[in-house]
Amino acid sequence: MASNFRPALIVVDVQEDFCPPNGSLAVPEGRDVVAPINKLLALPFVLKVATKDWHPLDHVSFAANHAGKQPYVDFVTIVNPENATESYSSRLWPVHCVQGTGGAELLAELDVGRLDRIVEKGTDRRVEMYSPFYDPFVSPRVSDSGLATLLRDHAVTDVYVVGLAGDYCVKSCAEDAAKEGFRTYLIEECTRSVDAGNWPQCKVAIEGSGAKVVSVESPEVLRLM
Ligand code: VGL
Ligand code: ZN
Repeated sequence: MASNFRPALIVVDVQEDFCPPNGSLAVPEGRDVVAPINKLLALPFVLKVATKDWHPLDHVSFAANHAGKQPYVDFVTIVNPENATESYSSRLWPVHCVQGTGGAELLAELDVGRLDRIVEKGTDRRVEMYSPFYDPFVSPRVSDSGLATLLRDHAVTDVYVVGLAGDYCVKSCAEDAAKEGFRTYLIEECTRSVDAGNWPQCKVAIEGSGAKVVSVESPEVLRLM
């Protein structure tokens, strides 16, 4: 492949806790992403990375760690542990993807033998980290997975993003990949959202970041074959 086209695939959080029937934070139809993702994993990407949401049990995003708070409906203010003037409101979740538990495993059906690397995210109990690149704080950043460096070390030019959940981690991944300067494509058939009704709005935001939302039939995907 020409050196001006060095595509990477990022498979975001295709983990048991995000899938029916038993996931604690099951995304509707979440399991359906595996078949089309396995087809992509057979294509000649220069780098195939899976990310895992990988939380400690005392993670700030779990409603159970905040007295009187309910998952999905309540929010909490997360303050930058290194700069009290920086904060944002973040949605609370059921306990999910706890390090070392079955719920944090990648789906057994996923063709993990094709993966070059697994990147863990959300490991710092003090910050939410939807993006597999880094947490949303900027001054200073608290947690960085090293993903941008990994992509640059492989001279990646184009990033294809798939996985769960479309409206949270997949969205953040595509936005940050575009921000990092990679041509970025989010393949729509290969994601599902926590709130499917919000997906049209999410797509507008994703496209606003410079990433493109594309179909498996798009020229951007077909050129990989
Ligand atoms: C995710 C909510 C909480 C995701 C992770 O992978 O989209 N969503 N943690
Ligand atoms: Zn999480």
